[in-house]
Amino acid sequence: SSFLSGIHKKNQVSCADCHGKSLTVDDSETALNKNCKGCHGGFADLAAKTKEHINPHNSHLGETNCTACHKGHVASKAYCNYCHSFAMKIPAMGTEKESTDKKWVQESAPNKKDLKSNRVESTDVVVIGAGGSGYVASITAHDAGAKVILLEKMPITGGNSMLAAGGINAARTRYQERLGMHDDPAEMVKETMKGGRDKNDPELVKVLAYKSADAVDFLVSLGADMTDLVRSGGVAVDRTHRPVGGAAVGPHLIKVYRENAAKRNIDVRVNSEVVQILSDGKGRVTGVQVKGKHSGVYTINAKAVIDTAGGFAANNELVGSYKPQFKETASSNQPGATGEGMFLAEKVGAKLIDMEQIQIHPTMGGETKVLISETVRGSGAILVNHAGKRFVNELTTRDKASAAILAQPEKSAFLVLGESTRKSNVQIDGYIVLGLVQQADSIAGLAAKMGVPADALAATVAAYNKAFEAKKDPEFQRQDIPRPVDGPKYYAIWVKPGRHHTMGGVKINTEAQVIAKDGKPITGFYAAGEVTGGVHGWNRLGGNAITDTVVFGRIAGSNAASFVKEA
Ligand code: MEZ
Repeated sequence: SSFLSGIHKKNQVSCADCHGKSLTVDDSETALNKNCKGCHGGFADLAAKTKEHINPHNSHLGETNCTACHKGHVASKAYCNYCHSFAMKIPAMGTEKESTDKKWVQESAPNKKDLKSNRVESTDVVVIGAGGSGYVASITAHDAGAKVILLEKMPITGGNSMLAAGGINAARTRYQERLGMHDDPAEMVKETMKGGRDKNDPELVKVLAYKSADAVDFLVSLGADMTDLVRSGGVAVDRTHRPVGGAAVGPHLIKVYRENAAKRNIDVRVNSEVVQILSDGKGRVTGVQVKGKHSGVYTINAKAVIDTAGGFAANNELVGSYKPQFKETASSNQPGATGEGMFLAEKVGAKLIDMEQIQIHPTMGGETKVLISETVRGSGAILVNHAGKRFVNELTTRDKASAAILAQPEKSAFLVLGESTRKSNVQIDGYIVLGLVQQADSIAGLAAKMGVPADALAATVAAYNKAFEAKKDPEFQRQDIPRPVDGPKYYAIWVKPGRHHTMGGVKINTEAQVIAKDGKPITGFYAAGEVTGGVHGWNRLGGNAITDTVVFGRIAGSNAASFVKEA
């Protein structure tokens, strides 16, 4: 056949060479992937051999299963192309249409005999969704003595956290103090509430803020680097912590989480979709039913369940049902962010809140699904319209910045920045690699490339640089101007707003317990991260999502483990 299995056969590779003697495959395809790497080398070896512009073995997704892209018995497909449109040739690839089909559906293994199996397993804690919150909850529950199974429906772990570009907001951390900066969790509460238009649950916000510095310490204890600081929109201090050089926080954290889970032998299963949360009918959650890619539907009985299945900004239909005007806008989310975790919880009695609150991020790269991080503005970039003029305070909250862009006749704008800003934020080099950045040696040259009037852009940049010198922005009251738009090279990125975060979801209390429609906690049921509602109100501040995943992931993991001990 023209599939990888056929190519292998032609090259004298036997079925057992890939599948092992038993010819069975677990849902995570563990042995299969080990065998791929045994013959072809690990990602580092493969990346070193790649001469192409885009290197899929050295990407923000990190070291994942080979089988996420390279399929044995069906057409291979570049996982990256669920979000990107790279012209990537991989062996036995499907047609261009198949390979860039943006809708993710769980693939079933060929020759599956039996969709429903009698398999029943037992554990202390099941965690649904291996994004940031899922990993944090699993690691915390494990370290508190619980036996944990972490389930992920996608072929790779990481969830939306994997794509997080910005950082983690935390107030009064040792990194802020080291730089002589004074921050206060009370200010974080105030700004988070104001950003969320006061629709947040104030008790959840207090927990978020007052436990945020601990969250950073926890990440550092796992081996993460959170030493760099930057300003996010709607915040009066540099509170967003990220790795040195301004590297994207998500890929770094997911690498750290994967390593920590592996070190602890936590049972992490990909290709494992939870199709039902089980309950005893008397208000207590008792486990889950899972559809494994190879094993079919099976049951895991658990003393506690933690729902960390994420939001739904990648789900066109669902977004459209709440906000028809956002239905066809681009989404910055990974393709698995489709919201099932909320409705699975609702079926066992959970209350869903704020479902129609969908965040539009101001700066997605032109027609792509690539998010241009808010930290680019925080590092010094300005927003300029097609007339070459600034039109909004770049560090306002996202809802306001997005609305200002959408009020422009072209419904798009440009980020304009200078050399010192580029150097301060390594992510900009990544946007250059992706072909999203226009560059010129002069403002007039840049204006020509952007198609905006050169004199207007020159006047805009001159006024902004004057504001930088004066540390005061009379035009738009931007509260922080860390760098001018300086040469020798100048840069512009065409941006449009796109769907980024769903603020609504499962109602929780400050103990991360899932709350039922009658206002009482559901026994044995916890949730954390984007699957929940209430923390961010009607508009999330940049940098608060990672705080949410770590703070409430830890609370959920710790409380689930304590509950298991008592149960
Ligand atoms: O928290 C976020 O969503 C964030 C900081 C995104 C970004 O623009 O980088």
